[in-house]
Amino acid sequence: MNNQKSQQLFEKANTYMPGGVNSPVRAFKSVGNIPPYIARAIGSRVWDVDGNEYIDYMASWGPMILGHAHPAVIEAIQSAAGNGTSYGANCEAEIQLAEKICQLVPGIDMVRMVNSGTEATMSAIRLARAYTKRDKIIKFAGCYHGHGDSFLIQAGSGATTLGIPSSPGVTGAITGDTLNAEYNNIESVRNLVGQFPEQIAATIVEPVAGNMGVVPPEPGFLGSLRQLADDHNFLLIFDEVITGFRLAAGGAQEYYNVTPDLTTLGKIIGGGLPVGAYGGKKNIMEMLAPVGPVYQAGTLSGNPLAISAGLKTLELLEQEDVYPQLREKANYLFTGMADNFKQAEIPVFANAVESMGCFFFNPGMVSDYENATKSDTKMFGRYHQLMMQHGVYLAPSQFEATFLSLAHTKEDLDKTLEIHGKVCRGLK
Ligand code: HOZ
Repeated sequence: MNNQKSQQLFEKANTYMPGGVNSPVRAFKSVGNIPPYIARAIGSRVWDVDGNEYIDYMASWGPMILGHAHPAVIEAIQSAAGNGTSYGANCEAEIQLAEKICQLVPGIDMVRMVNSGTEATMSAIRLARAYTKRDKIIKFAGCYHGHGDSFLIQAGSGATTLGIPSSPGVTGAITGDTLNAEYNNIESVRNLVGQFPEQIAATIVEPVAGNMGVVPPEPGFLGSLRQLADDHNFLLIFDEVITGFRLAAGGAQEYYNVTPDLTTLGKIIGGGLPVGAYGGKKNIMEMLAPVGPVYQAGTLSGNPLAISAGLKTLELLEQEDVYPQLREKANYLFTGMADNFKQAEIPVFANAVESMGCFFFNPGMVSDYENATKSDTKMFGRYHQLMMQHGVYLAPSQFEATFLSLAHTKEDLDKTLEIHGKVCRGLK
């Protein structure tokens, strides 16, 4: 595989940007490879600057559920751009997007648009603290809620991938207010609630963990969290940055029928442009300035380009057969991949929910961070290199998800399975 141009670009990038990247996982460090520089992306495919073509299952880490450069989304962006790219003022499209989000997501009566998932989660806990007049939050080991200080404690995603789940630079005062529980272990939450009575402002959880690989909630786990929050007067926050509009139009809260007090969104709601949002019950959201005293603002929030891309994406996702189609594609791909592993006698543990899934190089069951991190990351690295060499683009970490999009065709899936079978045989 020729990657000469990517190599040259990466060398140059390292001169001007730390690690050559604007987000750590893009350096491909954990998979021991040179990151490809992407030249273009259309539908299910991306091409790098050396002309290599890949079937893409990273989907920009989740947003590209319609596939890349969907004509209707591009048209929406182009027509918005013709009217100016930023006003720092209100526009009608932001009301349409807000209305759609409120209609579709069960736990959202009102929403505030921001520019990233990180901004959404940071703002949501500020709001939860103000509302409950309490300081502590409970998060789950291996869950990732962006890079806000309060969340970089046993954090998943790039933090785990690079072996820095708790980052230097976060003060003791902040870590003291973040309590870590075990995902899928309600007793660990109960213990913390018992240890810190009337001090917990909120529990924040990814309803399907998607940043320690994919780890679904065990039956009853989310419902028990809801119950605990009600019993002890703290808020339940679902971080649906990945699962929002991915599992269903109403996100994981619709899928599992558990309604949180606050929800954070990102990725898909921006249709591939930088957007985040947080929303929830009206009485909580009306604590935000300018109605209430909780301050949060943004020059580019509600940016007309990003809003237009998001709105068009959600409109397309509202069509009836979208989620069944995604499910069918995902079942076909993940079942085929599991068969390949089995035939090659490579022990893996498979987790998937709808169109997001992951294979852990781990013979044991993975239902939490401890087990996820027992996976053989060296083997994952070799597997990843081979998949890339043969033209299949997976997220460069054992601790991320594989995403299907509506653009993946049966031919794409069959080609992927053929390559995957070959790679599995080569891995032994
Ligand atoms: N938000 C992504 C985690 N699933 C990672 C994107 C990044 O760290 O660049």
